Amino acid sequence: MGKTKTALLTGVTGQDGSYLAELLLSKDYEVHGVVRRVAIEDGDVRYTRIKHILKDITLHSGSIESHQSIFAAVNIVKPDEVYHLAAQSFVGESFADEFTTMKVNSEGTHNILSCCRSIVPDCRFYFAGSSEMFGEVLQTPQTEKTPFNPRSIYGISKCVGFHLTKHYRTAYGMHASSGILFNHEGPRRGYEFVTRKISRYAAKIKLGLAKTLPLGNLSAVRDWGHAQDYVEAQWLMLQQDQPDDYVVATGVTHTVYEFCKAAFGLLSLKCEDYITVDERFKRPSDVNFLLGDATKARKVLGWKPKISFEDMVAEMVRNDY
Ligand code: G4F
Repeated sequence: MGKTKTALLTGVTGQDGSYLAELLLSKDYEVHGVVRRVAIEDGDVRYTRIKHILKDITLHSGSIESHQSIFAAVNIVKPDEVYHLAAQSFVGESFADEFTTMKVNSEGTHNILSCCRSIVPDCRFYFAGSSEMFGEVLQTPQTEKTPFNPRSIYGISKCVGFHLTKHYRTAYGMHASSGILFNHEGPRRGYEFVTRKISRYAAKIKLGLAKTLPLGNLSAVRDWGHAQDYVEAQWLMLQQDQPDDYVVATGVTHTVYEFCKAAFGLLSLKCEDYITVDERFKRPSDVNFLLGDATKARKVLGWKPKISFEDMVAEMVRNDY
């Protein structure tokens, strides 16, 4: 039997890309990914999240900063659905290197939208927006109607991508949607993000491989969900007759400190015995509070998160231990 649909993913080697590729394969999609040439050369390291599905997907060399390479990939694949997940996604890094963050996240999104419009104008397009766009929040909980007020170049670059996506939808009639995804985690999370840093250090400390856990802002509040649940919302957005924007969140908040308590507690450790506050991990302007209201996604997409905060922390700690 032939494949149902063809999907092209940017960021396929990342946390969300790997979960999404698995989901699409389970739905009998033909799955293609764009990966940077350095990743192809260094597959052992760069493909850790997708090595179990490498034989089932097709990878194309390209970089979202290069219009030419994205044009070539879209032209070969002629996808029915495009999931644009690739980005410089670490907010902390966006303070260290503003220009790369802005270029990759805004110009990269513009490149792929433009290529899709030229080659496959009827394709369905997903943009990975972010709750970082809300920044210093102007309304709680945050919905699709909450004004953006970003606090980092990362947040600003995601606002650019969001507005580009909306522009291609309204000006050119493309089926282009944005997910406004709140923080989403899991055992495939990169080590630099706070949740994975905590689960990894809890395991290291338990095993005698580290003595302390250096952190920045312990009182930051986040609405943390599981990435595996969130990629399902991404897919659902592209199955709708009409393109639109959706908040994807759990509606439950925890502080960074509470995450530490939960993770260390699972290994019978008290986090307060190990945390040290290190100024290097504080941001010049942090997002202190995020809480999403995903009522629209629940009603229109029929989506809801399945994995609880507690189960997610347990999975991450178990994996790192
Ligand atoms: O885990 P984080 O680095 O994630 P952040 O900045 O919220 O961004 C993540 O979620 C966004 C969605 O809202 C995505 F768009 C984005 O791509 C990324 O996935 O930091 C979470 C909080 C921050 O307030 C940070 O200041 O934890 C605080 N924190 C405290 N100590 C720390 C640390 N963050 C990191 N990464 N490392 C620390 O040592």
